[in-house]
Amino acid sequence: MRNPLSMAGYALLSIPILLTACGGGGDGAGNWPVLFPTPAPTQTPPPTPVATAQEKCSIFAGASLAGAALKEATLVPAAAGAAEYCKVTGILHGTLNFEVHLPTVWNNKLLYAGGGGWDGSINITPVSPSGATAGYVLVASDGGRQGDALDASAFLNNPTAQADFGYLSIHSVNEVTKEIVRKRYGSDAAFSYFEGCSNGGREALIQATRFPNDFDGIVVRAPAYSFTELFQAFVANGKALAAPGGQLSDAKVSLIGKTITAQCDALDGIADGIVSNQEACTFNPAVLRCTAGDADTCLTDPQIATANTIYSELKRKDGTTVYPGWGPGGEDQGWPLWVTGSAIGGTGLQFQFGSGLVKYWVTGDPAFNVLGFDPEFYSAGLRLAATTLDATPDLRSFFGQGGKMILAHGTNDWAISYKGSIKYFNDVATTVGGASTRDASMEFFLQPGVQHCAGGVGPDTVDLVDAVAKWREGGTKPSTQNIVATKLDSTTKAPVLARPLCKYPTFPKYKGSGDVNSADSYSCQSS
Ligand SMILES: [Ca+2]
Repeated sequence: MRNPLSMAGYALLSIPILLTACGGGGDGAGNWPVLFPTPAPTQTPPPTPVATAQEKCSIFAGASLAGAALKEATLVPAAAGAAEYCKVTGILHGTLNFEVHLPTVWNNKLLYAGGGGWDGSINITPVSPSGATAGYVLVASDGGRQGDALDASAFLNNPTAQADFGYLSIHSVNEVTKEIVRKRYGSDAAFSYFEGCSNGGREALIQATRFPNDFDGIVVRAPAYSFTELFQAFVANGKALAAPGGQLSDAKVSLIGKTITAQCDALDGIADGIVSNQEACTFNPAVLRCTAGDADTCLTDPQIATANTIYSELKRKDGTTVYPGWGPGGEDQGWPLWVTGSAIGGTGLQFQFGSGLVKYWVTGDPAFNVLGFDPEFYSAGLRLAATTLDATPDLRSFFGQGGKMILAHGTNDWAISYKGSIKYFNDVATTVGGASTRDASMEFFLQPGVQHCAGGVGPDTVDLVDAVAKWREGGTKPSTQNIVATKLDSTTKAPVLARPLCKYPTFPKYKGSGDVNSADSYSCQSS
């Protein structure tokens, strides 16, 4: 069968031939036959050989390209909810692994999915639903090491691993991916996007600040943009928990969570279990002080001290702020994993991550007693680590090339505090020349009741890749796109509740009537 595209090309080619035959290009009056071309010649042109999707995929298997050794290249057939794509895997300098998905039907765009933790594995599934369904070339990488996301031992005295994880791996893999895209499709991506959460959010901001031309639009979710400051807070929280009497049982953590919900839930106009007016919610742990001996219904003084450490700013001895602390809400869901560690055998993920930084990156001593870590004594080492790990708020170059950024953060995140994202958003304004300059290229959304990246009582599913693409390509700011966040049933995946996504500092406020689970019953308000 003849290729329809080559037929169309032949028909177009026939027009200049006719123009020439009729004296085309003259004074106009005598050229009417152009509008009524004689039938195309009946001779069949030779068919143009066209490679199949399978053939276009197979060329990558075992190939060397742009300094990378490509390994697997497999055409993955369409399955439920996913179109056909070519899966390419590869490795750079022996330790940096990556994966690229090349859809057979391409939307001419690329989406790089950020990693998590200390990386160690590839997770190519985008957070935003459209990332997996809209025809993007998908890319992901492992940060330059393989293994458990909690294990930082690979970074000990290893400048290559430190640089790859810190700032270089995404850019390096993105350069290889550009070559893969050119080879597969014969052109560059029209637009390239990045989306990441947690360490992936840090990677997003590293890209925007160090390699501002790599991506046209960036979605930054719950970013760990300053590992060194955040992890000092992790260690401080761990020290408080380890102090005599400082640990909290699940019953006491649940007590804290329920007390805060009872106090703050209705501040947004509806007692729906979601604290949406987060900024109006303040909590003093001392209101739960035991008055007649220790019990599950109250907190002892050492437990109040632990809670105060977590909710307060962490300061240096000179009074400057290291970390803004965490806001109240969602403790019963977040603390057993991230803080107290009761869900994972007794040491929370906060302290485990903090220990990795202290042992393998700052002190260089795998046997170091992290509970005895004094950040003031190691301030030089922390500053040095920050030069590799932390992102600055300088987005001038990214904004200057037309880049658009969406920042989003769950208010019940017990890994990374949403208050850190507020600080970053404010610092960007200071750095780029004011809030109006920032707001022309960046918008920030709090996600009420959402835990770390996902989960929690709030609506945690929201398509920010679609939103940033519409902004970058069509000029429509996300805050005018009427974006709705939904919570999906864990089994059926059907939406069970929806709220408008509200631009900071507004929050979804109940209108006073209407279905409490419908986004239409809420409007974005600041008080
Ligand atoms: Ca509420």
